[in-house]
Amino acid sequence: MSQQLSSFIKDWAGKMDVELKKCIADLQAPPPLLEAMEYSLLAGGKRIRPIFLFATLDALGHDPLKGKHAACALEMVHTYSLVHDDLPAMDDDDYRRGKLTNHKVFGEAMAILAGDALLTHAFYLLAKNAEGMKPEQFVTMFQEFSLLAGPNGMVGGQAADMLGEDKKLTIDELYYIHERKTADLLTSAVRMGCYIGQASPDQVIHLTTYAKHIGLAFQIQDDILDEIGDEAKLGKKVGSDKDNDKSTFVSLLGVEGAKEQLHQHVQQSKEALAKAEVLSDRLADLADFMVQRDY
Ligand code: GRG
Repeated sequence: MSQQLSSFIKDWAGKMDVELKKCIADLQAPPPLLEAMEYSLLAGGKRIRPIFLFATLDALGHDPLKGKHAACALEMVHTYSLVHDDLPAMDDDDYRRGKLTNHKVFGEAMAILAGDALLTHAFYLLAKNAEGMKPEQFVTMFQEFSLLAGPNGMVGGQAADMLGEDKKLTIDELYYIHERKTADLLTSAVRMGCYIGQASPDQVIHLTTYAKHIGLAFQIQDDILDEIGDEAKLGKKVGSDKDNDKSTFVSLLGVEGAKEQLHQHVQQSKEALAKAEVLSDRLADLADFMVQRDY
């Protein structure tokens, strides 16, 4: 990874911790709920969705900080999805980001409520801070984010994933799941950056295509890392897909086949990016990071 990209990721991931802390600092709620929310929100994580939003703003010539509230909303929705995904009724995981999962520390009921609270507060935050946008643009951004995070997007993808658990899926079915479960929230991050950074309609089209391929590349690398990654770097158990006989890009295509698909999506993301004619290399570097990342 280039030194420049690695400092961009490190700086902005650090700034996210500060911003996320501020976002929940004034909440009036029972302390155990606040603790459970903060525990998962500030447990680390790559902050990759905010980083794509910030990089999009940078690429459009804007100060990335303009997107700080939208970035917090994205990270809150992402964190709620992880807290709920780890519950016994779903993946039943004990560790996430190298720490005990939320329900292991606070109990199932509080973990469910912490997830609910992060989800609802994300939309409050977004609505309260319109980032100096024109009202109609803000409404479009808000609608899209709700759509991509909800039944048409991430939640629908998670439901399709659960329903496919005991079946050997086809590659098309796998793509259906991951376009929703993983790619939609990343796409939302880039499109939020487009709206806040006043991208032209053509740029929105090309950056959306870029983001969809990035989302798929991200998931394929996730599947590869579950097979050949390092538990200490990932902060979670590896091999769980195989243990659970789960259909993944690796189980359907093998590690080499999955790597080939990963490279294809990165290539396609870069082709779309070239058409967007943006001002910095940040998004192209992030596309390469999809292949290089080992955490
Ligand atoms: C429960 C509604 C609901 C949705 C859950 C995100 C998710 C959907 C499930 C988690 C399991 C998984 C492998 C999802 C695919 C997306 C993905 C790779 C999530 C992990 O995101 P990272 O790697 O996590 O960005 P960190 O911890 O770095 O933030």
